[in-house]
Amino acid sequence: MSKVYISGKLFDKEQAMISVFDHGLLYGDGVFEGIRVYSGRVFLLKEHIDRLYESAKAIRLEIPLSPAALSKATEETVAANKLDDGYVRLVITRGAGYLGLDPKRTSDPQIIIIADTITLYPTETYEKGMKLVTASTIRNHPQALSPRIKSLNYLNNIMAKIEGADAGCVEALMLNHKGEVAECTGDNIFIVKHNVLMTPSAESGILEGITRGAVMKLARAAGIEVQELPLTRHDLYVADECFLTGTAAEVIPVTSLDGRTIGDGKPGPVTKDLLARFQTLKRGG
Ligand code: PXG
Repeated sequence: MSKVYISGKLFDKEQAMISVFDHGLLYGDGVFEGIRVYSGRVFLLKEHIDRLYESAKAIRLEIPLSPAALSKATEETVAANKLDDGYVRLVITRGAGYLGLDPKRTSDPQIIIIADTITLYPTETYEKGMKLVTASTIRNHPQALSPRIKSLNYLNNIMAKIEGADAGCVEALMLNHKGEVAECTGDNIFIVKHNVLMTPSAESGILEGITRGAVMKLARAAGIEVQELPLTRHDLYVADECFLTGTAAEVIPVTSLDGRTIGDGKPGPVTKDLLARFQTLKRGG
């Protein structure tokens, strides 16, 4: 039976519980990370821990453990679950308190570490590519809540995901408040045009994905030019290739957007090359 870490102790899955007065539940007041485990190793743990502490700082939440201690607790939870290939969800909540928004009405932020498995998109999608639609729900306005924070508020992304599902798509493209391309509901987006790899920058209002960072590094090491710049849907429609990156998705080709075929409608050579390089990286290569 799987074991869940809550604030210093391991519980059986059925006994792992949090107060209904926790502001993480009542107000979505908290932050999280989704991390992969490959061959028993927690993949890019430092990068995820760094982003988690930045997210927490941005919402003025103090995590009651040092980054080193939290990294250790994560690795120990993975080991306790004998996970070889899997998925880790780190959640930090504001803690239980009284009703009312004020975080001062809470105490004891809770640290939750779930080590489980994750279902990927079907293998076929990696070979044939996925289709996307643009959602009408936009990404968080940066002046409301910075999209750089991985917070427990995912409702607008969930609304966009439902719009995608309504259109028969497993992911949906989200624009920013200026109408530019931002990212998908749980994945970053890239295009290839004339052999240059392009992706929106942080200024476009995105979560700066850890997989995105790893893929940009792999591309540069392979001699591929990488540009971070504002992109419009037009750029995507006329791109040679398109793909998404994310902890769950890894690297996944996109072959159509809003009913328009991207490139020749098949995963392109740069995408396939980066996908292969990512597979090597995750196995420790
Ligand atoms: N954009 C958004 C909005 C995300 O939520 C990414 C991009 C990709 O970032 P990473 O760091 O994963 O390369 C995400 C990631 C889940 C889940 O369980 C969600 C994400 C990652 C893993 C699991 O819903 N989102």
